[in-house]
Amino acid sequence: MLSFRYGDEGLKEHFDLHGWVLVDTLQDDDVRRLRAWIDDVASWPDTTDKWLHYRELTDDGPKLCRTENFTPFHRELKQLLTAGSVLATATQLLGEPAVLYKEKINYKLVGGAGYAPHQDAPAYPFIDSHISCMVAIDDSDTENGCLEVASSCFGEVLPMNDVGCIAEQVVATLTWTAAPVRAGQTLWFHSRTPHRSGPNNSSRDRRALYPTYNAASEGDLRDDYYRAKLEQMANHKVGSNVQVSLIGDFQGRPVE
Ligand SMILES: O=C(O)CCC(=O)C(=O)O
Repeated sequence: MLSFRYGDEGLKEHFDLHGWVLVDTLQDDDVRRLRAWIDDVASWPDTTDKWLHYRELTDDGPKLCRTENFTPFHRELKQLLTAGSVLATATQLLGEPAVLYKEKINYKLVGGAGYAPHQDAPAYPFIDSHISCMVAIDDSDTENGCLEVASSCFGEVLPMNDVGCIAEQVVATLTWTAAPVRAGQTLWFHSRTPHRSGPNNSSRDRRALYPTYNAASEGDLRDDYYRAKLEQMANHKVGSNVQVSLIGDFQGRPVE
């Protein structure tokens, strides 16, 4: 398991060395509020021109696996991700003012699928470098499909397979470490930090909020990102699983 880093001291130094850092972000009351906001979003109907819901087939039937582009439609979540301590930490880790690039909720409900080993950078067009974090909504551990990361390995984009994930022969050479994250903690990671996760074979949901940031000096690219994502996904299918990204990292079964 990762040897965690708590608090602010040496935060950026730790991130710069390992490509990830874990911080305590939310108190119990904040976690309760966050869960209510996530329930709001999950209850929204499917739409073609607002937020983006994605669903996967589990052994218990179809389940929501991801929502993206929800901050324009949820005031409190927008505030959480674009102001206050989360944005301040993104700014600290980037070493310059940060701006939100995209946001997603990965639900990984009971029976939900995992993610193949990948780096996020190939899925994030326009610029080379981003940072993301996983804000744990529920406790995330090895039973319900927590992240696993490869430390100190974020200098370059690694060779990829035909769906944009890390080539199998490279995956075997990396040292993978489980990264359990308690509800309210936040795991920050670079967009070239290799990561993967298993399915949720437990009886507990494993929901997590993932905002991604870039340096504001490189531009506010969020609208461009969602335009490019919708266009590319409409015209170019990657792999045979449910496609939630510009690469085929998600291993969920299609609902149809
Ligand atoms: O939520 C997970 O288990 C993994 C998420 C991930 O790697 C991604 O969305 O790129």
